[in-house]
Amino acid sequence: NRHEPAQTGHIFRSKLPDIPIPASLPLTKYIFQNLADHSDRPCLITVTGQRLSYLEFHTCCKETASGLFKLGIRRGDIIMLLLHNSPEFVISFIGAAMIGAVSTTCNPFFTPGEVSKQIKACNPKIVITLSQYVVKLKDHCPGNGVAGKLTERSFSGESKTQESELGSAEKHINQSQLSRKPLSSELENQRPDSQLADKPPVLEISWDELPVKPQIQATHIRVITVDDPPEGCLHFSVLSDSGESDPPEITIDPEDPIALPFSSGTTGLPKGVVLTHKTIVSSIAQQVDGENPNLYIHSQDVVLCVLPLFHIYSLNSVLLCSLRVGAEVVLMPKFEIGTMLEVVEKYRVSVAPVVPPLVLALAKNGAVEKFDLRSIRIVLSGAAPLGKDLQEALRTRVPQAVFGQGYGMTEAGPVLSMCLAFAKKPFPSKPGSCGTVVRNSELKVIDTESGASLSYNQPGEICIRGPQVMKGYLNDSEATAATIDSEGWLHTGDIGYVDEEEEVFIVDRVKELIKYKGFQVPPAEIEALLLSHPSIADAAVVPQKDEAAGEVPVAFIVRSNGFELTEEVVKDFIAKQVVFYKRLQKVYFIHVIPKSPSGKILRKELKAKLA
Ligand code: 4UW
Repeated sequence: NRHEPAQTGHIFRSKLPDIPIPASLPLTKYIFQNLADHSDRPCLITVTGQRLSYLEFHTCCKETASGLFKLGIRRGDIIMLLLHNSPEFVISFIGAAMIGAVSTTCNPFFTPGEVSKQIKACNPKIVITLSQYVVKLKDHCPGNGVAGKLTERSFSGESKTQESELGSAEKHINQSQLSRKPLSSELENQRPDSQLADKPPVLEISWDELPVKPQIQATHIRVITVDDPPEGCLHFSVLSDSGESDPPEITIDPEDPIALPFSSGTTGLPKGVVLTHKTIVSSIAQQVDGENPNLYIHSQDVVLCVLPLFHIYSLNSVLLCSLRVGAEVVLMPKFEIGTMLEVVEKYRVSVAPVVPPLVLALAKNGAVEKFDLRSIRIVLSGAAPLGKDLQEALRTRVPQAVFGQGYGMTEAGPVLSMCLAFAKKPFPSKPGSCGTVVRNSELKVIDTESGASLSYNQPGEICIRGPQVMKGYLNDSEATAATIDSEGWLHTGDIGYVDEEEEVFIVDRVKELIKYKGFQVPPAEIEALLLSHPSIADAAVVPQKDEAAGEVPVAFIVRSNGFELTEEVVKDFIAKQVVFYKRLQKVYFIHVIPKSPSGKILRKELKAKLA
């Protein structure tokens, strides 16, 4: 009685043969497998020219792994990285992975409320951040950054040994601060327009106004800053200068989690996406391993890392793929067109992973003409749809480069398909295509009504199956089951088709997700905030097309009886609680939100009203 997959349709595969994937290796063993071949090559470079060779990088990671272990971090423990792209981000991620710990990545521009939701969902033991963001952690460790030191009593839940380790760590920081400047602050001081420059932290809420929180809340989270730590926080050198270059050998199972990015998937609120050593190694291998890698990058390449590492695109396809092949990674803490162009010219960037708004900037910004971009040989775009016209417009700016797209989804591990014009022995690729399904993987397109799999050129929901797909959502088996079916197919919520040349085209999205410049805006999150307003009886948030951002969130609101409510009040109410890209761009007042008999918002109807 086993339910068999629909036999009628087609399963799409890569045009390249499958490869052996060393999926039993822990990520860090896999990443450093060929270290001897490129140990003297540059690994990380910052915009200010601070360089780490592969050997130095490996040593930093091992020391940081030891430092995390000394602080009591163990296999399966979660650390949160609330950081912009920086050497510390990379070193912490890899160091944690070495001892079997898990990194949850969080957007440092998130509001305290947004950070708090992620913390509550996954309970990290350590947060690594910048001093100016410590205030965002106020609900979880009220001792930090406030007058009054984080005392031993604040960690009253910890064992005696850990307390003494903390003590010695604090001493160590003070010495280290005299001798060494933190890596990131050097970098940030150079940025003229920076919100992160070496200014006093902007306190959105004064600590003094807050009631004293119960000590128990401070029990587990330690805050480590990569710049000058506020009182009660530790400095990053507690990890990086641990004095131990060899972390303890921890047995890591390939099924152990390693990364926990958050994504709202096809519906609902953001959820922790459990990626394991096996899923990540598989995804990297599918892109850059084998005789004819799908994405051919190598140790002579210089890869631009301007996309935020807290998002899986940058973490996986930019950083980890580069580390696997020994390429040099240029870390930019944030996007600014002038700095980016300077960096491309100065460091001879050869691989430029971007998102459509960056393509727009490169294609349209007059400053581009003033820089030498001839070093670029690959431009890879993804995370949101890219128009053909834009792709053509960029071609005139970087005529020598191969231009193509990848298609990813956090839950899919993340890469489903990648342009085969990037292969070592390339295939032609059409503008608008998102590439071909990656190797060692199956892709099908199903009819959204019947579930039957469809053949060439027939649009339907894209599904993917392979060793790279997430293990599931953290503590949410229901959402997992709604996304990955009993046969292992992950349902993406994207509508697309595959043409006769096996190229994937995405034409629509049936899931709730809104994408602003590639950033996730989960409607359910904004709707929940709207419903908490006393004058709002009902609300729905949907995407509206936008030239610059791709999509922007707009709201349909039903006012509570007798209440006055203006568009500005609603917009402000949300703007105060969310990161910039989740802000409502428009508010429409209506009498009733259209819903199905089961109570689901009929988003299609609302989107039709906008059109
Ligand atoms: N065209 C149209 C695309 C495309 C797209 C994604 O935030 P998430 O969960 O994840 C991502 C990941 C993107 C990514 C990762 C690795 C990689 O190599 C690569 O290629 C360059 C891209 O965005 O959002 C997932 C959703 O974003 C949309 C689509 O709706 C998907 O389900 N999306 N890529 N090329 N839409």
